[in-house]
This record gives sequence, C-alpha cells and structure tokens, in this order.
Amino acid sequence: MSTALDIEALGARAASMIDALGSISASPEHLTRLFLTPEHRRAADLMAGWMHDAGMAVTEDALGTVRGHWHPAGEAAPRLLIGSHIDTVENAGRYDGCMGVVVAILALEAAIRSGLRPAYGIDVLAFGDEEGSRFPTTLSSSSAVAGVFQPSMLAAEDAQGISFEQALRAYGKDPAEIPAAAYDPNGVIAYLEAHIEQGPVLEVEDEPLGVVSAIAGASRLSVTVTGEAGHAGTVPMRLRHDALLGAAEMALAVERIAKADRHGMVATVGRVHVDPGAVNVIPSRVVFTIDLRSPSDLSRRDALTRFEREAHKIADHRGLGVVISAFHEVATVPCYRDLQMRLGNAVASLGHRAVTLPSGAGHDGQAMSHLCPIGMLFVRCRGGVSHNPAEYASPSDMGLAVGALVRFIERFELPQRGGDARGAQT
Ligand code: HGY
Ligand code: MN
Ligand code: MN
Repeated sequence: MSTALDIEALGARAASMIDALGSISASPEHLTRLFLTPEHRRAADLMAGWMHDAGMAVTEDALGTVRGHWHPAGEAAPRLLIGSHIDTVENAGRYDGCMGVVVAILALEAAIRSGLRPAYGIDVLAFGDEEGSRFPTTLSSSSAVAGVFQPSMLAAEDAQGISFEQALRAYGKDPAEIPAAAYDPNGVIAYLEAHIEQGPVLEVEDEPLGVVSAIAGASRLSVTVTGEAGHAGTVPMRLRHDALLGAAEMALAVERIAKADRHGMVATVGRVHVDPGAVNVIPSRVVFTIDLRSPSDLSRRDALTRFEREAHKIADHRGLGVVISAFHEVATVPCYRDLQMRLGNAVASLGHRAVTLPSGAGHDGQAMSHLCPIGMLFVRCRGGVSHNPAEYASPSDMGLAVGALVRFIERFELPQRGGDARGAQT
C-alpha cells in the first residue's frame, strides 16, 4: 500500500518548521544554538510539541535527547530509529541537523495518518550535541543512546569554564541516569538519518536526494605552541621565539600534508587563540585546532604521525615548545548495503535517481553505528554551502526526503527471526 504523498505540501511544512527552529538562537544577529543552553531547551520543547502533534509519545533522556515513540506493534517490538541533531555551529545554517528531525517527524505523521501499521516500532531522536560547538566533545548525545558515552566527557569545559556535568545538571539532568539512555541492541533494527548534503555533488548531478555510502573518519587536535613574549619594536627578527609564526608554519604543514594525500583528505585550522594578543607584543603562546578527515583511516593516521614530526621540527628550528593533543577521533563508518539499497529503492519510487556518495561531514550515525546498522539519506544543498547562514535546501527537495522516508517505512519489513537488518555488508 502506498501512502498518498503531497510532496509540495510536505516540503512547505518542512520549510516553515525549519524557519521556526531557525529563529531560536543565542543571538538576534545569527543562528547559534549550543548544547544544554536555553536555546537548546526551547528548540527541544518545540520538537517535543511537533512529535506529540504527529501522534508520538514523547520522552527525553539524561542528555536531553528528545525521543518521539510510535509503537503500533507494542512496546516490545524491535525499533527503527530515525534522527539527527538540533544543535548548531556558531553562525550556522538552518538545515544542518534540524532538517533530519523535521523530515522524520513529517514522515511518521504521514505514516501514522495513512493507517500504516508496521510490525516494528519507530523512534524519532533529536540529539543535542553533534557539532561539539560548546564543549570539546562531539556526538555525546548519540553516543549515550548507542551505549558508548565516555564519562570523561563530563569533565570537559566550555569557553566560560563551565563543565559538561555542571551544564547537564543545570539543564535538569542527572549524570547517573546516562547509562539508562542506552538502547538494548537487541531491540533496535537500524538507524536512519536524513541530512542536508553540505557539499555540491547532488546539485551537480541535478538530483534532489542521495544515499550515503560511508561517513569519513575524523580527528580533532589541539596544538599549543609556546614561545617568548617580547617588545615588537626592539627584538631583532633573528632573536625571536614567535609562537604565532611557528603555529602559522605548522598550519601550512598540515595543509601540505592534506593536499599531498590521494584519498581526498581535508584539513582545517578553524580556531586560533593568541596570547597575549597585543598589537605590540611578540606572541608567547598560541593554541590552535586542527580538524583532519579522510575516507581512509590509514591515511588519516599516517597524516597525524607526519604532522607531529613536522610540528616538532618547526618548533625546534624556532626555539619553541609544542604540545599536540587529540580530543576527538572517529573512524570511517560504512553505511549498511541493505539500508543503502532500501533507501535507493525508496528514492527511485519517487521517480528520481538515487546518487550514492560518501559523506565528508561527520554525523550522529558514526556513534549510532556502535548500536546498529546505519543508513543516511542526503538532500541537495544549494552551492554545497554549509556551516554558513547561506545554507539552503528547497521545500520540494525536503518534501521528497519526507516521501522517501515514508516509502522506506512502508516497504521495510521486520527482519526474519534470527536475521537482522544488518544484511549482507559486502
Ligand atoms: O563537523 C562535522 O562534520 C559535523 O558538521 N559536525
Ligand atoms: Mn550535521
Ligand atoms: Mn554540522
């Protein structure tokens, strides 16, 4: 039975929900919504209301993940999980993360109203910490759902020196409840996520939807370079130990390493802090971050080793100190073939070609892959622009994403007893 779908109407609703979420920000000038902040609370409450109105029971776990439950076959039936995140980077676009939850809510509403009664349950999940914009953590809320939360994350501090644990308690949560947030793997069939592509491929292919083959592995480093403060006017260049120039040379080194890689590696120095930061003082200390990604874990790890060697060489040459610490590491995660095929068939049922492509961006699916098979649906991204207020997905493409999820749900049958959705991973 195929549910009647009004793609344009679904897209228009998705767009208005995205706009409502986009107005919930820490700043009137731009969209910034960080984990465990009042803005997170307001967005979570809005999500909970939409889930409830769509016909789901709503709960919230110890890390603030809002969960919408639809269990037509009873509480004990295995569940399909569909979700994404509602936190943002600073000065973000409106679609990254949020669209995946909005699309899932609209798909469930359509399935519930159509009279569909699958033999499995569906939970929609709105995660609060995917970006890692507030604390030097990332994927913490999906990690808790997947049962792989690292308690050491509780000690992480934000820019104001507030710890993850303090913020969690201020949000009304009890860290002792975190283990209870984990699903029993035996009760979960698979995890799906719809997400704006954040790249240019679907636009170039002139297709609205894509199916993700794998999510690239990533490492995040903090590099501290120490030199010697001095008077900008009196210390000759040859006698300086300028921490910033050392850091700059290291940044160029990691760029050189990434460019030389043959697996599509990317490296970004996104944050630099300079002390004392005075116009007429030679910088004595610089802390900068590196975000390094590659579809190949081997090449990523090799690049990290090479960077470490080069950074120490630069430091020795300039009479500087350097300390490199990795604060995030996630391996490349394949999406399950069986789910890729089913998502591709759902897209094809709407009359479109499902482009298969890797994801350079990280997603909650990387954490969820510890719990169950994962599948991802990409939605065309105008100009491939993301992590930028100009980020945009069209209402009709979002409507098609809703439609694809509905078609997936209609055709997804409970794996045979003893079997699982893991299917053939070959
Ligand atoms: O950084 C990422 O890839 C994701 O947007 N958090
Ligand atoms: Mn995202
Ligand atoms: Mn993002």
